Amino acid sequence: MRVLVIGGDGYCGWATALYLSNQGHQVGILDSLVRRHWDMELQAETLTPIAPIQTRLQRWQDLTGKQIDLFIGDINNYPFLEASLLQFEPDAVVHFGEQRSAPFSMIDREHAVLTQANNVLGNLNLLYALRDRFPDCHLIKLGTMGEYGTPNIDIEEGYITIEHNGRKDTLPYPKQPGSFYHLSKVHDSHNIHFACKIWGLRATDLNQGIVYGVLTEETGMDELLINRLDYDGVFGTALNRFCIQAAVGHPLTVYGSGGQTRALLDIRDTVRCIEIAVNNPANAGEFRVFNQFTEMFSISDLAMMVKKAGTTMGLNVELNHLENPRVELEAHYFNAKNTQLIDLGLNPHYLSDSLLDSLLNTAVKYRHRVDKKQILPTVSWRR
Ligand code: NAD
Ligand code: USQ
Repeated sequence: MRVLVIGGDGYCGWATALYLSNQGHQVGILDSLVRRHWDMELQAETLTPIAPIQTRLQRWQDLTGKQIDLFIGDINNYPFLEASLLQFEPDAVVHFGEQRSAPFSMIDREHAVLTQANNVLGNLNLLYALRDRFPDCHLIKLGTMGEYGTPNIDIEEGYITIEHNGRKDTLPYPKQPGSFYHLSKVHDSHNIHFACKIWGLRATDLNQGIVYGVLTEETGMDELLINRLDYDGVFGTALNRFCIQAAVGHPLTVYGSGGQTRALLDIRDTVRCIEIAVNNPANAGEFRVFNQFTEMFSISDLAMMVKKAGTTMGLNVELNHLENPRVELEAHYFNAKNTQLIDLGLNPHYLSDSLLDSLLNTAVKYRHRVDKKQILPTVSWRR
């Protein structure tokens, strides 16, 4: 199939583009490279040294003989988006191309507006371009488990059947997101759902949990194909950050009590989940929702696992409970369903000592690149 990966220079998108290319799909990457720009603004760098996108793609072609088309530009530039789609002629579009950090979206008004304008309007442009040019194309959109928040009942996959005053209906699952970033994903979901209903578009919304790990078969083939691995207080995510903190001897930054429970998955499962969605398109008019994660952990469980694995490797790992910079529940019920991707053939990589070893080893290999000033959180949710 012809698959356009929007955001294909980023963490999930780069691994996915190479994986799909390796599976024999004809892949294109569309990316504005704005994430590299935000890194420069924040003066933060990925732990791993990533090559320019053109160098990455040339190396991929030299190694495998497979070509990936490149479209550099912003999906908020409608003529560019439309022209890229017309040139590539996708059967499926995988949309990773958004501002994805909750802390970034909470820095100040400008960053909240930037996040929602970039994400919500970019996605809306894409919906219109698909309607007008490729109405049969399957949209695979990255949403997030954080759209649901932490309700005191089980989290279903997208919809819940409710009985009220003697009547019954299946409705979108209630959303209680915890940042202006997570809210942008909720707005996207509503817009996509509506577009499927009125124009008959076909879409899959993947409510993905927190992704961890850095190696996939393809990105591990060559140093020039290495993926990004964020550790800074704005873009770094919990488990990846903890491994890098352990490697440099920084106490693990557990926010508050660490009782926050989240859904997680290995990046090797991210790429496989996208392949499953590509190979099993939604029906015309269908807004399909999958919860894309494999396991649930509390933040303090993750920190304890990293401490244990790090100690075995001879690292001295301490935990530090910081005052929580976010407004979120620290003790709550969390039980989410994730059966649909498994039913379609996902065979999860569970978090294991061997994965933690390999992630810690990568962290140790590149720890000379860590700027310790970037580790502590700097963004507060409060006024
Ligand atoms: P990332 O920041 O590494 O990559 C995003 C890419 O999109 C970047 O290369 C960026 O330049 C590009 N981009 C952003 N706005 C764009 C625009 N307007 N036009 C064109 N390109 C644009 O992020 P990631 O970690 O790879 O996340 C990818 C997607 O998956 C995001 O939508 C994110 O919300 C979602 N997601 C990520 C995680 C995670 O743990 N990383 C978990 C759940 C969901
Ligand atoms: N946390 C810590 N210490 C840290 C970092 C985070 O205790 O050093 C805590 C946070 O307070 C939060 C939890 O860990 O309770 C998760 O935070 P995170 O930064 O790992 O993840 P989050 O902000 O939720 O965002 C990440 C990605 C985002 C994606 C989301 C999936 O950046 O793109 O949408 O994970 S989910 O969490 O399921 O919504």
